[in-house]
Amino acid sequence: MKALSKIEVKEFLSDNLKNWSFDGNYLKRDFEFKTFVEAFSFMTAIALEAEKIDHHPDWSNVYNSVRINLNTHDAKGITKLDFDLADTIDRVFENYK
Ligand code: H2B
Repeated sequence: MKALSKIEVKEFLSDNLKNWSFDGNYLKRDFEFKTFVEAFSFMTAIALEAEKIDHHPDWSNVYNSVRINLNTHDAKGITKLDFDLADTIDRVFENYK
């Protein structure tokens, strides 16, 4: 799958994914939870969805926070798969609010 241009990424973000930012390499969003267990449960739910679509986040977890960076390694950029995964992650997060 072909990587989108930086302008295409910015346009798509501002039209669709309000909670995500783009640093030129990754789509990014930070999440915060009440506890470590909630944060880890969120990551587990995402892991199962990521596996289904064979597209996986780069992420880190510190106690109750999760930082997620998305890009498509194979395409060396952002593709539609990253937007699909970001959308899935946002839907999963709805269950943790
Ligand atoms: N996830 C992400 N984020 N980028 C990729 O390029 C990617 C992936 N490639 N998950 C997939 C797996 C690929 O390696 C397999 C073979 O489909």
